[in-house]
Amino acid sequence: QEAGATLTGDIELEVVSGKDKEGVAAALSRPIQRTSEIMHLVNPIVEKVRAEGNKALIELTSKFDGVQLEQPVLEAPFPEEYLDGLTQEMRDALDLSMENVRKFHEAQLQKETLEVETQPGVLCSRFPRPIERVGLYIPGGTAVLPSTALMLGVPARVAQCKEIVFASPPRKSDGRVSPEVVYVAQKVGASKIVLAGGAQAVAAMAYGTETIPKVDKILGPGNQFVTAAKMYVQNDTQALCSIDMPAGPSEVLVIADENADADFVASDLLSQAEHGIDSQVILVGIALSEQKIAEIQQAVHDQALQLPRVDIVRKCIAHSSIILCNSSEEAFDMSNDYAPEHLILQIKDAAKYVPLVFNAGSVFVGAYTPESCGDYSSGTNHTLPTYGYARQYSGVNTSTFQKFITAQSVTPQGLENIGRAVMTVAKVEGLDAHRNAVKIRMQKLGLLPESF
Ligand code: HSO
Ligand code: ZN
Repeated sequence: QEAGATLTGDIELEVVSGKDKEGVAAALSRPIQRTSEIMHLVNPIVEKVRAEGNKALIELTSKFDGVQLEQPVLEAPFPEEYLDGLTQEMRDALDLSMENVRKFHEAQLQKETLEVETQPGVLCSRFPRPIERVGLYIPGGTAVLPSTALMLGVPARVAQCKEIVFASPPRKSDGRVSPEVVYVAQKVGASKIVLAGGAQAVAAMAYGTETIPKVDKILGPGNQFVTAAKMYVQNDTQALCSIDMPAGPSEVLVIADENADADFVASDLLSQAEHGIDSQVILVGIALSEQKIAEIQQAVHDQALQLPRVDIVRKCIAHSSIILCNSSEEAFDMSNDYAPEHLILQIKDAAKYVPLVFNAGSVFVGAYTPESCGDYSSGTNHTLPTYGYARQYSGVNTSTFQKFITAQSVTPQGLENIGRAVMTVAKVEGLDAHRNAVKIRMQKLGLLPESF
């Protein structure tokens, strides 16, 4: 054992050799999600809210959050006193973050109609429209997350959604949501804040209540009850509601080489670890010396002990690892296989390696780019695919709040160009009405004999 390992004691990452295939597989395995197992707990909650509306919300919020509400929804303009305690420094920080997120998401906004003439006389087009009503879930729990409010609210605003509804569980202390969340809600033009959390909040937005509008899409991270409720309403044609993406615990994979600063690496691992005991924290080291490994372990240990959330961190680090490999190819193969929500590159000439990234939610390039910058203020979105879904999902972006409608216009010349093909395929499908719809027109145009 190297010196660092004995010093670090209980807050220490397990070291796994890249050659130990089983060890690597174990280090990169994710906790099993038990969404279907908790469905039986979520179903009655969803059904209750759907049947009883606000009355159910008030009852469930009293039961689960210990808050007795008179009204489960705040309407815009939100009362001034809900901003009590918000400092100028906080307003400025939120303003700067929102402005950067707005800039980056505004640039993503697709406004134009796309047109392609696939054949002379056959014009195909596609045009964007906002999703009209969106429900944005802001978790409560162990931390207040105004950053999530802005990561969802700003792009919804940029995409010009007509109605933006926030939902967040009320605080026990005063039955309100945090002034930071109210501030963001007001800035992005939200019409309502539903004072509820969990499956009940999701149900309220999916089906609507006396005072809460039914939305078309629900977005935002949450615990397993929130996730299960989102899955449920997504599959219920009565709700007619889509969701952003499946959600799992938050995760980071850091790739570091001998050039990396041990303190920087440790700080990035810990900022993920403090999210929750189930967070996934992985360091992939490229040709690290024994000494560098010891320095990183020591830095993780020392920094962790200074954190108010050290108890969460300790539990998370207990199932976190350093995987040692010898080349950047090996490191990026591993990372692409794992498909991390966040990928941090603390390697020499980091930007040169971005072309090797195939699966990741968001990439943090270079020593001075901690994940925290993207979590709050750089401009990228922090609502990202977890649990390996970065293989097929993008993080939340402006088009998450849009849909694309296609159109086509066919002239007589166009019909001459594609009509025969339509008729031939319709015939093999045995769909004569389809065939006729073309045939009748072509005959009237004199493009086909009456006897055809
Ligand atoms: N890293 C989290 C987002 C977040 N961090 C919110 C701080 N606040 C998941 O991407
Ligand atoms: Zn974070």
